[in-house]
Amino acid sequence: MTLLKIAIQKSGRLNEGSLKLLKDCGISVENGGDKLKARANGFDLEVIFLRNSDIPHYVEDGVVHLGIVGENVLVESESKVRILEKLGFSRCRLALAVPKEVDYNDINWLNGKQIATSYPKATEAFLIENNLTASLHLISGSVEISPALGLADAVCDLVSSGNTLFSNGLKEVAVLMRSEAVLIQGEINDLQVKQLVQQLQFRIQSVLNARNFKYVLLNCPVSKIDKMNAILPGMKSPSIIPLVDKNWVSLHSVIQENDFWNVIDALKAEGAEGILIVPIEKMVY
Ligand code: PRT
Repeated sequence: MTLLKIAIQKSGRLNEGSLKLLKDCGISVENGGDKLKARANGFDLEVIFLRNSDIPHYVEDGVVHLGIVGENVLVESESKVRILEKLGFSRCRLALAVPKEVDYNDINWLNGKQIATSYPKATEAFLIENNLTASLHLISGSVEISPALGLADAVCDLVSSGNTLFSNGLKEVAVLMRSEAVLIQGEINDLQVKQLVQQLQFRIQSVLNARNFKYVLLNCPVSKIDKMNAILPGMKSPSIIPLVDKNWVSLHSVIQENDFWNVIDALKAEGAEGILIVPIEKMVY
């Protein structure tokens, strides 16, 4: 039997989100102990547990067909892999930061300075693109303490909440790239494997679509249906369900997560009542 092989991070920031995504796709994986690989339930899939930074090479070399990695590692690994989907978790940015007391006006401040980083490829690309000359100090961890130790003038590191920079007396001055977990694929020639990739991608897309939308139910006077319809984005147009009270109806629709509060405020202002918001489990187009 043909098995699709996917690499996910063994432990770290991407592990939980990757397993959760597979679980939402109806695929369960035992992730115990020091296991290198596990046969999944619910799909013809083998999961290989690797380091995030190693995954692009395994995918490129064809040892595994797919991988879930932080987008930023693709820049550093320079692997020839294709991004199939952006997965919307483990979001962060690669940013330049300087000690907060520095009088920093623009990126030209970096000329002739020392920058500590674990991400030399992305940092170098930024310097070249902006015609800057600075020297890189390659550090594999705890980059943020290097200015305080006198090792560097600035750092280039991943940031999510910004707490690490703040607690080390640094301020963010430029964003080089934004990153999130991505599904990657290498060269695949086997037709059966290609078919499995398509099936898995279809499940992932249904899960991601559902995560981006909420199901909304509300009551409104019949006279307000057109107004509500104009506010509700929906997939096509809202469903209208009659109520016992002939002057009122119930409207059902979907709202995009990033639009959510504006739409709810507008509906309330137009007289919507009994608004219920329900999470969607899967959304198939
Ligand atoms: O060892 P392995 O190769 O498996 O993992 P890794 O060294 O890549 O480490 P891991 O698990 O820390 O990160 C995996 C991926 O998560 C990264 O490649 C990013 O794509 C993503 N990610 C998301 C982050 C962060 N957020 C993040 N905040 N990776 C690292 N950080 C670190 C950052 O380096 C800094 O030290 O967290 C600190 C800053 O966090 P805040 O919240 O204080 O800003």
